[in-house]
Amino acid sequence: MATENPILKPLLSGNHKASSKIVTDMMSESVPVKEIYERVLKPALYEVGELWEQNKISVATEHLASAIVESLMNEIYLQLRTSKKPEKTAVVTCLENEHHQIGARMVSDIFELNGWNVYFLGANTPQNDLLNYIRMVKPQLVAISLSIYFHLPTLESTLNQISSEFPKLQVLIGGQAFLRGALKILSNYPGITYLPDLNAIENFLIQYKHGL
Ligand code: B12
Repeated sequence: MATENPILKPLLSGNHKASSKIVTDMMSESVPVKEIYERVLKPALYEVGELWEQNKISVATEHLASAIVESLMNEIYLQLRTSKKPEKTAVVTCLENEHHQIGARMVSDIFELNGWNVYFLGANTPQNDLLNYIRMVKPQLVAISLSIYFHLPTLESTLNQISSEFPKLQVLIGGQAFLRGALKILSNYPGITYLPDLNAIENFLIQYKHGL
């Protein structure tokens, strides 16, 4: 029998305190943040999505669960601070009309944990504003998150603009849209890398650091 994710019940019942205790207990047992995200928070949200799709929970319950997860991530973030001066800069963003920002936020935290200075722009960032931001902070890398497959034209338009204005900029893409067929566009953008999850990102960052 599959073991139930312990945080699912408190998230669905809106029990912030119990959800927070599960995370703080894991932090005090030195469970890495990446594991808390990948093994607990992400699967719980995927399950919330399935329950919602099957009409077993309301939109209100789904909103509550995702709001609690974001607040747990804020609690975790306070523990991420390091005194080391970051050497590289990344911009992490969702595109215009893309309202799913939790995956991108996890990506942003993994960059910070690996010593990067990160500008997390969050959900629904207009294309021109993203471009202006890149011009302003001159990052080494831009990470773009896409959950909804129908936002693919926006991704393509953004990638076209980035590749023509910043041909040397490292671009990472990821998110659930790529589980739903969006990967086919990659053949048009040989310099752009798709990564599926936080483990892959951490491996990528280790290789990047060693110039591989
Ligand atoms: C919470 C939620 C919402 C919230 C988001 C709140 C927020 N603050 O982010 C709100 C209410 C806004 C929302 C809205 C909608 N949602 Co919604 N939502 C979800 C839910 C339940 C959880 C999303 C989440 O945070 N997952 C957890 C994160 C951690 O997972 P992740 O995004 O996959 O990220 C991981 C990887 O993909 C990767 N990754 C992510 N980004 C990046 C970026 C890079 C560069 C890299 C390398 C890797 C990477 O790393 C992360 C860690 O492993 C999902 C269910 C699900 N399966 O996820 C549905 C889900 C994504 N939503 C869905 C839908 C349909 C919608 C709506 C269209 C519903 C509607 N009719 O209005 C709208 C669309 C809004 C919009 N325009 O974007 C569908 C999408 C299905 C599809 N075919 O595309 C899902 C899958 C639910 C379902 N089962 O049907 N939603």
